[in-house]
Amino acid sequence: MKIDVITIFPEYFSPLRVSLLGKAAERGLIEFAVHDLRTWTHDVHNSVDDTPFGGGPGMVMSPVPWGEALDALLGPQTPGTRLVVPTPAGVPFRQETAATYSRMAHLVFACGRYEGIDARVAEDVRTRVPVDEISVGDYVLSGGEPPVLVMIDAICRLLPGVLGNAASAPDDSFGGGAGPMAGLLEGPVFTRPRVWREREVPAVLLSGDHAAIARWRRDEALRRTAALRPDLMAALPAGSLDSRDREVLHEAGFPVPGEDMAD
Ligand code: JEH
Repeated sequence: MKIDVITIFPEYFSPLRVSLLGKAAERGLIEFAVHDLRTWTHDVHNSVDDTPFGGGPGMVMSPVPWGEALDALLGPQTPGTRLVVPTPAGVPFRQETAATYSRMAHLVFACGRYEGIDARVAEDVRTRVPVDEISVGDYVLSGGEPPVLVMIDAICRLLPGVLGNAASAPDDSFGGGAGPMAGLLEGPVFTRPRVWREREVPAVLLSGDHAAIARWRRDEALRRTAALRPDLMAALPAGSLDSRDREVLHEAGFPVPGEDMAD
């Protein structure tokens, strides 16, 4: 997969050389190219912003350098290519979005700053290449760089060969469709020593009883999800809770989907 990033802060992307993603790039699984938007300016001040038409606070990024940058990096009409523009007004970025992007051949990320990028840029590119305006969450950031680092991480760990353990991606929280823990938050994890500061690892995890361990993990996942993420509980597909699931939720004092509050 090829990933281009356009930004006025190329140094922001040095984390791409580190850790999992850095190794994947070294091994040729991913090709990153970070481009300074000011490469496509022509005035002495390398300006990328201007005052907003209609008034209001702040500055808006000029369509002129953005148009040239995107023409240079996107080409005429390349299948398997998509432009991704982070914006606080975008559609939410989810695990399924990451999975979709991980199947693309070429992603271009456009990092805005100030009050964002002149709206005609996305409109213009959309006549040639799919454009997604995406938000990584309901809070306000100063620019598109942190969202792009977040999205690249979520996407690239799904690429074949990027994770050490090829089987770990599908089992994550939000691991998606399949698997017994689909739609639930992951419960707690433990490693050695078995006793640490007088705190013991739950005995079931040392039992060697794989069915009991799987059941305990699901119990913990259900309690945690019910406590922290009622939105995820509500979104569980009808019929995805067995009778033990319902018992766990009931005993922990949480509402059980499709049951009244009595007892
Ligand atoms: C922020 C790209 C480019 C700041 C404020 C405003 C909010 C009220 N999840 C995310 N949060 N922020 C971004 C993002 C993503 N993805 C993000 C960006 C850019 C992404 C520039 N900025 C800074 C910025 C305007 N305010 C937005 N409104 C109602 C919630 C008030 C107006 C725009 C751009």
